[in-house]
Amino acid sequence: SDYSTDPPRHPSLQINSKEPFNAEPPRSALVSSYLTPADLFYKRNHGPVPIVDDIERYSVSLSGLVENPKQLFMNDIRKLPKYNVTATLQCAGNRRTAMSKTKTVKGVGWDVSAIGNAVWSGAKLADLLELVGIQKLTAIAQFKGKHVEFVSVDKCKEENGGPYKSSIPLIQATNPEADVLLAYEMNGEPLTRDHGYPLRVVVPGVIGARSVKWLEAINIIAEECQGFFMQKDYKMFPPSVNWDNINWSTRRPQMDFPVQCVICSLEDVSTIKPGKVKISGYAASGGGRGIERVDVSIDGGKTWIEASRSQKSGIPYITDDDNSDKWAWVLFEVTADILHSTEVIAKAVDSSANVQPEKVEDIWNLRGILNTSWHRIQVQVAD
Ligand code: MTE
Ligand code: MO
Repeated sequence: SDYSTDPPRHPSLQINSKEPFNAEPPRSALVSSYLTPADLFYKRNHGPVPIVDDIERYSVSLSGLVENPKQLFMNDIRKLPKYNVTATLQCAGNRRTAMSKTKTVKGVGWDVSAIGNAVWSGAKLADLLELVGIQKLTAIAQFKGKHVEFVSVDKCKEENGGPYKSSIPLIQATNPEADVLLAYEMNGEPLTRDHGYPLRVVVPGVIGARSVKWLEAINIIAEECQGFFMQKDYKMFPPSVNWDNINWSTRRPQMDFPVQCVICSLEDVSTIKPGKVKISGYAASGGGRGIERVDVSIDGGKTWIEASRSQKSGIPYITDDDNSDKWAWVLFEVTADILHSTEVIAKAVDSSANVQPEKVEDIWNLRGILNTSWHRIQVQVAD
């Protein structure tokens, strides 16, 4: 494998691993716009970025448990109805570094910016599957247990040099309301190489690992994908499980991400002058659950202030009447008077009234996934 053909990247990205390239923007970049620009969007690769330059020849195969397998070229995919879906993509490892403070976890270290929000445009997977005779949301009993597997062209060491792959249930794939896309655009522009050019899957509301980039094949299979990233990674274990007693088959692959909330306007330890401070950040939940409330405390959790929340406004190329961004994050903001050194905390509640765990210790897991504990910032007031 060779990384010399990886694309150039934005200089302000914080690099967590060079080969493969894993990097995140400064947290302030996340709150400076509702949509995260592609060059600042976090990049999570497991191998060199593949080069797909012959776009005329590029195709995706659709096979497995289907009567008439098909090969689809970009033109075929572009002919299907085009949808714009605003969705937040979040790596399950977001905020992993903070989990290691309790006890070291294994995996690429991420601060709080392994997340981004974009408008993804492309064909619906449900429409594509109709081309091989799989009807939308019919004969559900017949679908039971079946999965749709996505296979890439990249090469990963975890797959012994084979491609990255993952799967989602067929029931979800054939549900047009689940908005699973084969996206060829991000924020109104063709996908960049780092984000899966020419075609990637976007599974809204689900951990980023299922949104396979550089898609090459779609397979209908009898059970979930047996690849490394489904079976030996991205599973949530209790704190008692360690690398000696782990039994991967006892847990299911993580799909939806839980409710998450992060302060982006302040670094973990910030020194400020006494007075008004703007506290802003993002909140998101998986599974299409919107954010119901964001609470901010400036006294270490004794009292709470409800933050104001906002979503898109006036983005010209969003034309769909799209459920008011149920897959997308909200940005929140509170302005508070801070006169003494304190701990500032943010936490969110989603539309199913799910709340975040108070302490990271309670959800510690050896792979360091899904750190959604209350986000805490130590603020030192210099007078
Ligand atoms: N798809 C392929 N082919 N190869 C990968 O390494 N990484 C996955 C997913 N899809 C990956 C992939 C993971 S773990 C995440 S979090 C997202 O892509 C990251 O997408 P991004 O780099 O566009 O932000
Ligand atoms: Mo990820």
